[in-house]
Amino acid sequence: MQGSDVFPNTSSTSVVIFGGDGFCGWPTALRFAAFGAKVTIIDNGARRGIDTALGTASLTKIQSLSDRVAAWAEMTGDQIAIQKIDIAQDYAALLNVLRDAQPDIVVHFAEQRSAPYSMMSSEGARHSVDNNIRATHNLLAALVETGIDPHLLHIGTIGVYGYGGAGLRLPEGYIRVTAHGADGRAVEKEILYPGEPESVYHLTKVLDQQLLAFYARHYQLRITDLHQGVVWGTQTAETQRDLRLVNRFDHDAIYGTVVNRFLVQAFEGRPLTVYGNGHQNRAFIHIEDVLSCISLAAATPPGRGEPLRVLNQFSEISSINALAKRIADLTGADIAHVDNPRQEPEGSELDADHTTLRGLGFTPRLFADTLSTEISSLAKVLKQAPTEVSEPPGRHALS
Ligand code: NAD
Ligand code: USQ
Repeated sequence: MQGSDVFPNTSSTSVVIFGGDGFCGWPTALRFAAFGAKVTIIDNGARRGIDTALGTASLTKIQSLSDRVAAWAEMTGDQIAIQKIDIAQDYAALLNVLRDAQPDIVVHFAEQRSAPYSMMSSEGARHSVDNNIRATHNLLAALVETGIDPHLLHIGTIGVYGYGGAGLRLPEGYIRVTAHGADGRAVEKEILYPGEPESVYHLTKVLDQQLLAFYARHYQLRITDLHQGVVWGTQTAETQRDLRLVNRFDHDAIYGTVVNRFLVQAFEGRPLTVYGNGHQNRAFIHIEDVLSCISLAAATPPGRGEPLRVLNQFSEISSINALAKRIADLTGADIAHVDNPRQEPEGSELDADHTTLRGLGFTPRLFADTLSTEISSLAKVLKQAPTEVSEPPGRHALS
């Protein structure tokens, strides 16, 4: 995809990426910069702070945000603006950023995103709710107050729907229901699919969705909520151009997502830690596919006055057992079923519609075609930065 496919006049397009120092945010910022847009990254550094607090670290040696953008500027001549702002706390600074940048596109990643972190202590739960809901609401209020009319893309999660679909194909956001009036008359209504989250973190995304729907309806903001599956992989076309641009790669038990954890475990000759019976099904997406989907969604904003647009963003659905078997077959790793440290339904079915992004031109990368390439790419990264996997708290206090 070219920048001109996303916006007609790339050089005059302003994009603000909230949470642009994170795993999804950094490569997204580089992708928009590569398209030729004027990019501003806002991040409060919270994710790096949580690493310090938990005693964990990215497998890849990530540079500071200022060194990252300096490296990009040196390579391309293009300056990405950065500011350290906590958008959940500093509303005045948020207003200033929006007024200065006058964004055409805003991408909001700035939330605490680990389900285990949100369940390991009351502090983790309270931080997740306070941070995520305030960040999202501050952003919505600031867009109304400044009168700026960008297309806002929020990154939600497939977990808003819960994992107990009972054979139902999860819709893209909305479900048509029939209720009955006092006279017995059938009344049809389209409503947001009732949230059934399995963690406090996922609950914050359910609440976000209500905030977004309200602001789209009441203030005619143009908003797309992308309900994204579990992201895996690390490098993208831009981050692999130079070691200083390398993306973060979480592999610990709190922030490491399952595919990346299994890959590192296989490399280190340790068994793949399948939690419980491994019949849990999840939707997955490679980080490169995240960028494709966000670009396609950004290029097709809803109209002013349209309801919140909800798209499901994932490439394929797999059980944890099937995933472990694929990786074991490719690497020779053993598989160990360990006690599930999470409170989650095991053996849940999952089927979800994702036809809108497919219809916009998204061609998913499937495990069958991509895993072995990812394994080689990870081998390269491990060679450059040998490390040991740390396993912070296993069982989560509130789970
Ligand atoms: P991440 O933790 O790597 O990045 C989030 C970034 O936001 C961090 O750099 C953090 O410092 C910043 N941030 C958090 N709160 C902030 C605040 N109040 N003000 C300013 N900056 C703040 O997470 P990620 O994996 O890049 O996820 C990005 C988004 O995508 C999250 O909203 C997450 O819920 C969603 N998501 C992620 C995945 C996944 O598998 N990684 C899957 C589905 C959805
Ligand atoms: N799992 C294992 N072994 C492990 C780690 C995880 O079996 O070593 C299992 C978990 O029990 C779970 C599944 O793998 O059933 C997925 O866990 P995960 O840690 O990869 O992902 P999850 O907690 O679901 O959260 C991630 C992101 C979150 C995002 C979510 C998308 O951290 O931000 O919202 O994926 S979704 O799951 O679709 O809601």
